Amino acid sequence: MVNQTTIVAATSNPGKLKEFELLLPNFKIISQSSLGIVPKEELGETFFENSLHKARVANAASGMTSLGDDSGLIVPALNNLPGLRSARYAHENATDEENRQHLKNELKKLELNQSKAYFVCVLVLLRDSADPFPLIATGLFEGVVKTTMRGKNGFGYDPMFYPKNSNVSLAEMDENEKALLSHRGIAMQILKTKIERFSSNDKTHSL
Ligand code: ITT
Repeated sequence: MVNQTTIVAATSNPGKLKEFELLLPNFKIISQSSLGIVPKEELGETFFENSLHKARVANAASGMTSLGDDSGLIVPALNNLPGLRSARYAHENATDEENRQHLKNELKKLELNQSKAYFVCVLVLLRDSADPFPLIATGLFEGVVKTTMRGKNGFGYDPMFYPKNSNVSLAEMDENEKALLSHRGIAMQILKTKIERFSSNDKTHSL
């Protein structure tokens, strides 16, 4: 039997963890919480800094290859919010439901029932603490956010996000469909290509 490489998912979001498992079937994904790793505050001013920070914390605590994901929803009509604050849009410890309601209220204040939006996901794979060359991949996913929420699948803003040219929300799609289309799915395809390239070029560090 071929040994699967283990990757520590540097996330405490169960929705992201599930998507990592779907998108990386050839790797054994373990959650940072199963190793008792507690996330640290996100202080970066970019998705990239936060993603690298998450991967670094998980790698330092586990000594294993770690994967950070910093993502968010950008609504240009709301000055690019929720953006980096997507997980904490309503308040510091907000639930997904509170964040969705807050976004709905902000849109209503502008008398909008819908607005152009896009999701961003920056993945950082850190192979070891002295890795000078972490693998980085970014995915963007265009669509529209609507005050009408539909569907029960996924997480976060999925019930309000309707991909470009789609009549159904992300929360109405099945998880495989979302995984293929989404910002995370796009970033993961890029990351997988980099992993393959890197592994074949440098056997000493192969994943
Ligand atoms: P970790 O930091 O532990 O990974 P988090 O949820 O706090 O979990 P982020 O700081 O990256 O992660 O915040 C991302 C937020 O953006 C997330 O909580 C959702 O509200 C939203 N988001 C990101 N990707 C999403 C997706 O695929 N579907 C819906 N909402 C998403």
